[in-house]
Amino acid sequence: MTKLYGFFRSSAAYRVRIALNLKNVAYDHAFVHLLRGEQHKAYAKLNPQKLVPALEIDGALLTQSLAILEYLEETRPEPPLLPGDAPGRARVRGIALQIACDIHPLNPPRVLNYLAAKLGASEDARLAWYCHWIAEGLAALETALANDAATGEFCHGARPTLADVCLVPQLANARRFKCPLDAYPTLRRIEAACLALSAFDKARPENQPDAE
Ligand SMILES: N[C@@H](CCC(=O)N[C@@H](CS)C(=O)NCC(=O)O)C(=O)O
Repeated sequence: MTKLYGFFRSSAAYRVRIALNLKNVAYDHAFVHLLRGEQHKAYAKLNPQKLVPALEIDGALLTQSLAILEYLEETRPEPPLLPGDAPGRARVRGIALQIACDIHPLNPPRVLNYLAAKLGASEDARLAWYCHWIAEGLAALETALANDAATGEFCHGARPTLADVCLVPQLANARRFKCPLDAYPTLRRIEAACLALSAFDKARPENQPDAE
């Protein structure tokens, strides 16, 4: 059986939930409560990086959400989450990496906790940090997507791709921290198109069994 180690609020786990749903892969949940520090306990033996998600699948334990997404794409190619052409694949991966490597790593719990515990940052200062990096990253993405004919109903054309799989969780995260999103109409339009699909809707944090 396929088992996803995740946490309802984790945007990296949210990516994997969406992809599993889009590809119709049934899975069990194993919950790792990040705010109670469960990533530092038994789970650390499975993933020494102490990060979710991890996915048990086909007898392997995989970590890193983008590697997991690529694994699912290789082993379960239908429906495809990457375009058929090399420039299209590079564009989609570029959007996904912009989110997963340049926006998301600045704001997970371990970073915000370090700012508070080691650098004495107040809650307001942490929020300012969070929204600053979100705004910088999303503004660049909005400009890129709004001005590219390859953008369609979704980030790339008329079907969801790995770019959408990364975009929707990042926007959910930004909303949770109350970062203003008015300046990103293209991103919000794509998000609405994604969330109209049951694969995305079922994967939302509030629809998870461990949601609080
Ligand atoms: N690059 C990793 C990032 C994973 C990651 O940062 N996960 C966060 C939740 S979204 C986490 O487990 N954080 C635990 C912590 O910050 O202590 C991936 O894409 O899987």
